[in-house]
Amino acid sequence: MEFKPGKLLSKINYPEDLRKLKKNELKQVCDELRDYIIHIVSVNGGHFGASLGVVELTVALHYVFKTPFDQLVWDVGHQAYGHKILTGRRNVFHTNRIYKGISGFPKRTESEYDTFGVGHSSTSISAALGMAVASRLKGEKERQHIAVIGDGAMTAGLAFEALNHAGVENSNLIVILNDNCMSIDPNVGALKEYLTDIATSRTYNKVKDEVWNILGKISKFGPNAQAIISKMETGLKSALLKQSNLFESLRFRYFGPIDGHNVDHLVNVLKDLKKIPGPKILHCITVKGKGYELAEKDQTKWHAPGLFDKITGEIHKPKNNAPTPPKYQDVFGHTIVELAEKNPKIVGITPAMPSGCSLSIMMKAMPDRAFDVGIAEQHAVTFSAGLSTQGMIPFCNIYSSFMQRGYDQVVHDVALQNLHVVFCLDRGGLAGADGPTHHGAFDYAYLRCLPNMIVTAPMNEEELRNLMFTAQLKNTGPFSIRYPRGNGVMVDWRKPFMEIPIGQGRKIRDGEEVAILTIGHPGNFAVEACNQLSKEGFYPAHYDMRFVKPLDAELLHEVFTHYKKIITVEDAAMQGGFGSAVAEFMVDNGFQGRVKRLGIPDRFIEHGEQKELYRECDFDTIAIMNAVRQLVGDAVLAD
Ligand SMILES: Cc1ncc(C[n+]2csc(CCOP(=O)(O)OP(=O)(O)O)c2C)c(N)n1
Repeated sequence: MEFKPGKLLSKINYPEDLRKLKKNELKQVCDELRDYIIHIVSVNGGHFGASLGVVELTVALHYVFKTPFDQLVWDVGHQAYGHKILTGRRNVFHTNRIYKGISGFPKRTESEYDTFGVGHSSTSISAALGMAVASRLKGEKERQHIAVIGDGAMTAGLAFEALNHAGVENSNLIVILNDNCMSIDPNVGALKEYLTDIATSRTYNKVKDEVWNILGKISKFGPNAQAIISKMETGLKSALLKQSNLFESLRFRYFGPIDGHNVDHLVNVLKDLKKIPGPKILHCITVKGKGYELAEKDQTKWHAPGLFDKITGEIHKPKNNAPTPPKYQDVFGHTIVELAEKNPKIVGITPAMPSGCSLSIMMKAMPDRAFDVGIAEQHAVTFSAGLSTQGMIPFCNIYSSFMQRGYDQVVHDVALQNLHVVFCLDRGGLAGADGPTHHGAFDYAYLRCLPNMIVTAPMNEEELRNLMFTAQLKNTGPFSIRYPRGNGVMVDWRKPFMEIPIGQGRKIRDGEEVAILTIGHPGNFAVEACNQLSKEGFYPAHYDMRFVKPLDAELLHEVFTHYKKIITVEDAAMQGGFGSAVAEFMVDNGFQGRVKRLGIPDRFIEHGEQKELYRECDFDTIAIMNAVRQLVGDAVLAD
């Protein structure tokens, strides 16, 4: 059933409509916007708590600033649903994250209001600063640049690099720190403690209140804000504030903390900030999930809950009583605990994804040996390298696409020193509704070119366990294991551990004429394809290679000796990936054959369900069957 937006919201197609409203109507706009988000996410899925937490901020920002002339940059972008609804996309918001629908994140090609494409965190201050400096160079003095960043995203090095630079650039930059004490899981680290401290410190707040009294006068009398601020500088907002505030020390003007749910006050404050030149930070305290009780209470669960009944709060589970295979991430989570119980050297590391990658299981079972280091992929990798120098065996779990952040650390700190770090790359391959920012497409290509690196991918739960088991048996140097988002294929997956010799694949079935070589989970697509093809009289062979590097040379000699028609299948970019590795092997070893590569083509793939995307990229069961039929019929291939 269609859900009608409220009376005021239905009149707002663009922020200019919002700006025509009276200030005292904004509270109602917020209520209606919140209801709209709750309804659409309940029936469509997507991120939930984060957007509810910034409803007032979103309304106030578009009300006060002249978007899109003023540049509003969202960090991560999972909280930008309200922004999308207010900026021309209310009527298509029901297609959010759906195949061919609008993206779940801001995207420059989707709207001029989406000033910077996001999905990965902590980019907003750098991007907004770049825009602010460009405006300064172009003489656009009036233009404002606003970065909205969460306390979680603020834990990344990139955010600090940007603050460090912004402090010495005299540009119109406003950083809104949306502090809800949460990342996806509770936020961690000393910065979080610091932010809580300044939100509660008596001395600090006394000084701050006096600062605000002065700012209040700016609003009331509307005089030259700059003059007052410079007076203030020599007065009370001097030594104490500077020394006691991290952001002031970095030459930002710090304002707050203020209640990020009081839209009236937000509007006043933002209007004032607009008049103050140079870099400034406004610290807003908000509640993730605000306005939906269950989401406020269990913020991690409601970060992205899936479909739910908005009245009862019941989260819909697939109605299927048959036992289902586990998620790969849970196999990782349980297996690392099992291994760590026997091997005291094992430690677990995650950059801010304990629930997302299920390291939470180890954090609960062995809190001393599992570390959430914040949104800090680079640090996670080098921290693991440090642990490894002392004989520990770190299992560093990072989503494949987030690992791109830590690439130099993988090269310089781990591979070059041949340190024994086990990288578990979750969300390898097409990740689904999160789209191109989250697809783990490039890992085979970026890892297999590194000397010392072992690159593996399990076809099922049992192989994941056995690869994890193998990776900790002896010092192998860097060892990567990548697996996809979602469920595996085995209901009965807790099998006894077995070592897999490094670089050894396995033959799944013998065949005729065509050999299918798979890596990782798509091996299951090939199993299904072979079963169906046998009914049509096609009998391809199938090999689960397990290692992208080192490749199983013995097995490949067998393959290229017996078959001249080879199909490679991978859930990864074909440029430089597994198929490329097989083709290189063929050339380097003087074999001749026809190699048909199936995988992710050389373009960014949009969002959709994984199955839809596998189909689009043409490496699912149907695609494998088609490729076999085509190759068998292809006479040119005979040697
Ligand atoms: C580089 C990177 N690492 C991890 C993530 C996964 N991630 C998405 S949202 C999020 C939490 C962000 O917390 P915060 O910035 O405080 O925003 P909130 O959700 O609390 O509003 C994380 C860790 C990401 N998007 N990008």
